[in-house]
Amino acid sequence: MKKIVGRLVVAGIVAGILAGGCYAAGTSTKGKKSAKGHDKKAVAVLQSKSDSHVTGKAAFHESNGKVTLDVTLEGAEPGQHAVHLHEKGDCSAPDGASAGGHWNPTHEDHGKWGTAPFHHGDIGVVEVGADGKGKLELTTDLWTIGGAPETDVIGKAVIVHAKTDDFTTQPTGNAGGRVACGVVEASKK
Ligand SMILES: [Cu+2]
Repeated sequence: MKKIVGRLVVAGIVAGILAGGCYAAGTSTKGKKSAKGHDKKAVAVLQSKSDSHVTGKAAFHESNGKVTLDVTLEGAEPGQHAVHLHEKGDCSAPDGASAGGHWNPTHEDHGKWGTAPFHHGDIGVVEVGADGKGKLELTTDLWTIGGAPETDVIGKAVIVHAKTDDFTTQPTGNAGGRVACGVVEASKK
């Protein structure tokens, strides 16, 4: 009787290991898939405004609770250009005025990104070279793609300005006209 019980226990352990092995393999595959599924993307295609030749792209990627923005410009005047998120996703006006003021969900003063106070749309300044091209990258946990309204970049407008940002003039940074505009839209996977 004891021997039989012993065999049953051994058989049970072997079966458990086999089943456990299969289960573990199944979960780890599933885990990888769902981690990828949580990454979100959005993009704003920048169109010329105010008779400029500026075009470009602003690509947003959310991963692990942070959003990374990559802005690339071409056809711009060499020098510094302020880039902001403005509150209305409307680039219809020839001068970009339809995009409204800076996106400022926390009702703070305009300033320099990362040094309070600043608007959550106060992205920064792109340095454009002699070839008319420029780049900027920013990673933040203040934004989401499709999250809570006060953090969501979807439906905002990316505006590129003719001039740099002085980070002090209220509420605009005295950045001059709007030379490019693009509405932030969710990207399909
Ligand atoms: Cu602006």
